This record gives sequence, structure tokens and C-alpha cells, in this order.
Amino acid sequence: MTRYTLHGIYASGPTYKVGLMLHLTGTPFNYEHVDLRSGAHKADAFLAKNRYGQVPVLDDHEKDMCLCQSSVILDYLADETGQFGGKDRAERLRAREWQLWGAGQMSAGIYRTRALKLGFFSFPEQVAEANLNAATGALKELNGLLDDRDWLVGRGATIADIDIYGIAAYAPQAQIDLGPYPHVRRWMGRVEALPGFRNVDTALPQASRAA
Ligand SMILES: N[C@@H](CCC(=O)N[C@@H](CS)C(=O)NCC(=O)O)C(=O)O
Repeated sequence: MTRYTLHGIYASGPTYKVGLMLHLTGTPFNYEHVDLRSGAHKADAFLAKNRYGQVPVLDDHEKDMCLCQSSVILDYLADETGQFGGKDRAERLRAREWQLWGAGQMSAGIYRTRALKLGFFSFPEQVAEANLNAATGALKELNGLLDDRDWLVGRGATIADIDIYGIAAYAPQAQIDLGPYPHVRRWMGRVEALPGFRNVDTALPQASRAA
């Protein structure tokens, strides 16, 4: 039996982060498409898995564990696979700092600007402008922080890189030019060179499937 089932939707950035982690760790997974358009994420069966009514959700059938929040799922998978968790507790905590920075400072700006450009949502002009400013502000900060380092934490890739990459990777769909952020582009190239890497178009299936 396949240990993990990922519940999500193809176009979801947070679901992509988890799909990327599963691919990079060489972990097979079943995939369950959650039809947000028909409201499947607000049905009782799904709310029993995720009280917030959002994707992604990861079911670990072996440990009878069901988790939501992409950053927490990455943290869990780092322990379960023994990969990308940092070399010690200090590195893990640094990675958690990055994940919370991404959730607080970066994700809304990039994901919402992308949603606007793809026609998923519409926003009043001032809100759209604030989203774009938040996105470019976070990219500028990230660029500065990557000035003298290859990876966000320590000397190798961790869940911090996978998490933040899973946000930055949507900049092109948000029509944000990464030209002014050369350190970000080089760091993204390092993530993309990791064995097992899949991009935003190829990490997730479009329909439910077994592993
Ligand atoms: N903080 C959450 C965000 C998840 C999220 O925003 N999921 C969106 C899809 S990308 C969703 O399920 N939206 C439906 C809703 O909120 O009703 C995570 O990182 O997992």
C-alpha cells in the first residue's frame, strides 16, 4: 500500500510545494484531486481532514496522521524521509524561521498577483497594487539575503529552500520580472538542479491517480 496521499489541486502553489518535496525525496504518493470550483473543500468529508477547508492535505496512512498547512507538511516529511531537515536542531529552527517569513511576507503578494493575472480572482486596483508591492518587496529582501550564500540555511538544500522556492516559482505567472533579483535567480537555478526536481507544471497531476 502507498503510504501517502496528497489532496490538492493542480493550480495550487501550496500544493505544489508538497508535490515538489515528495518528488525531491523520491517518495511515491497517491493524488486526490479536490475540486475547489464545486466546493469539495468545504464538504464535511474534507473538513474532517482540514478544519480550514483548504488544500493541501497530506494523509500518512502508515502513521494514521493527516496534516494541513504546506509548511508543516514539509517539516513532517523532512522527519519521515530523513531529507532536507537541516543537519541539526539549530538548522531546523532556522528553516522554520524562513518558512514563517515566506508565509508572512512573501506568499500573499506573489500568489495573489498571480491569481489576478490568471483571472482566478479580481481585486480593486489599490489592493492589486499593494499585493504587487508586497511581492516585489519580498523578492528584494530575499535577493539581499541570498547575496553571500548558496542556500537559505547551512550548506545544502533544506525545507526552507523548497518552501520559499514554491512561492518564488510563481513570479513568472504573476508577470513579475525576476531580472532585478539575480541572487534569487541563481538560487532558483540551484533548486531546479536538485535530483528529482519538477516544475510548477509537472509536479502535480491534473486528476486523481494512484502512485
Ligand atoms: N497556508 C496554507 C494556504 C493554503 C491555501 O491558501 N490553499 C488554497 C488553494 S491555493 C485554498 O484551498 N483555497 C480555498 C479556500 O481558502 O477556500 C498552506 O500553506 O497550506
